[in-house]
This record gives sequence, structure tokens and C-alpha cells, in this order.
Amino acid sequence: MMRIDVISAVPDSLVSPLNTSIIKRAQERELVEIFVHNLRDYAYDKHKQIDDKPFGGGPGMLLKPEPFFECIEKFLSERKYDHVIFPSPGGKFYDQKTANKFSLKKKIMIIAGHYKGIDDRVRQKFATDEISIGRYVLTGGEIAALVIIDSVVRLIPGVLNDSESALNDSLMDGDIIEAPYYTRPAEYKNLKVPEVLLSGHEKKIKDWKEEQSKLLTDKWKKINNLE
Ligand code: 6GU
Repeated sequence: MMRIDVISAVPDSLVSPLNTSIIKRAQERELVEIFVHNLRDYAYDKHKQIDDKPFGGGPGMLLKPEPFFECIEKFLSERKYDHVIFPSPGGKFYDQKTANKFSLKKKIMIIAGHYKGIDDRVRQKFATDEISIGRYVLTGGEIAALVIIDSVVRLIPGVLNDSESALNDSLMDGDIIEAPYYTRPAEYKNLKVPEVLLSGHEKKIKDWKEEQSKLLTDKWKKINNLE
């Protein structure tokens, strides 16, 4: 079973999303165990302070190094981790290839920052992978941690049912966008399902899906300035 430890100053923001739908089911099936840790539990001074003003001035507060060091050093003494992931806007862009790589591992730790971030010594000392999920700014690393966990856990064998199968998903076999899907009703508010999908003609349906996939993939590359 894969083990994922997440350390956060706002652990509540992680709990509901991880206990929902497919990720919840993956934990119930004992395919992954996900532990959300409250940084404040590792603040050993009497005020349990986890943040402080940045040296050199500037607005906002930083997460102090000591609670992270206490927490991370404890975890590292208990087991060996394949990756210690540090979500950060300055990191390497996250992609499917990286998700595939992480999904093959057994022990992953994710260190989520909040406020203006974390004292940089935490990253220097412990991070093996610094990862950005895109060119925009978030309030913290928690949502990035959820993105990473979701994309990794769904790749663990047994997590998805056959009907949810990852095999032919968009981007799985290298940047392919799938044809659009429709269900009943065949017509709704004058919006029609493509005729071919109602035809029962297997070969025509297959050809249509391939054609749509190619069109959407080309359009996707164009709007995203790829190739
Ligand atoms: Cl990983 N963290 C934050 N705070 N902002 C981001 C990000 C991560 N990736 C893109 N923007």
C-alpha cells in the first residue's frame, strides 16, 4: 500500500477533498493511506507559534522552520521516503509524466506552505522535488498537494474501476484529447447528440471518435502554443 504524509498549517482544507469519491474509496480499499498532519502539533514553544515576521522586512508572515524540522525529522526517522515534495510557484511544472513516476513509489511526503511561504531552510534541508502546478499564484501549497495526490492515486492499480479506466484518458498516452461524451436525452433544449453516436454503427462511431480526438488535440495544441 502506498503511504502519503501531508504536513500543513491548515489541515482542515485537505480533509474533505481527500475523503470524497474515488480518493476516499482508494483509502477504504487499502490501496493508499493518506495522513494529514497539523503543523501546529509540532510547535513546542508555549504559545504553539508557527509563524513569524520575515527577516529583511516586507509584508505577511512566514512559517517558522522549527515545527517543520521537528515533524519532518520524526517522519524520516520512522520510515524512508521516496520523495519529499515541496509545492511552490518556483518549482518544476507538474505533468502526467511526473504523476506516473510518483504513482510507482511507496512513500511520499508533501510539505505545504501557507501565508507568504516557509522559511527557506525547510526546502533546502528536506525537499527532493519542488513542484509548481501552473503559472498563477495560490494562497498556499494545499491545493497543489491535492492536485498531486489526486493525479497520483488514480493511477494506482485497482483505484479506478474498468469503467473509469485510466488507459484511454486524455493525456494518458501522451497529450491526446478524447472525443466529447454524451448521454441521454438525445435532444435537450434543442441541443442534439451527434447523429453517428445514435446509429449503432460501430465502425463509424470509432472513426468519428478518432476524428474528433484528432481535431480537439490539434485545437488544444494551438490554443496552448504547443509544437
Ligand atoms: Cl505549488 N503553490 C503556490 N502557493 N502557488 C502556486 C503553486 C504552488 N503552483 C502554482 N502556483
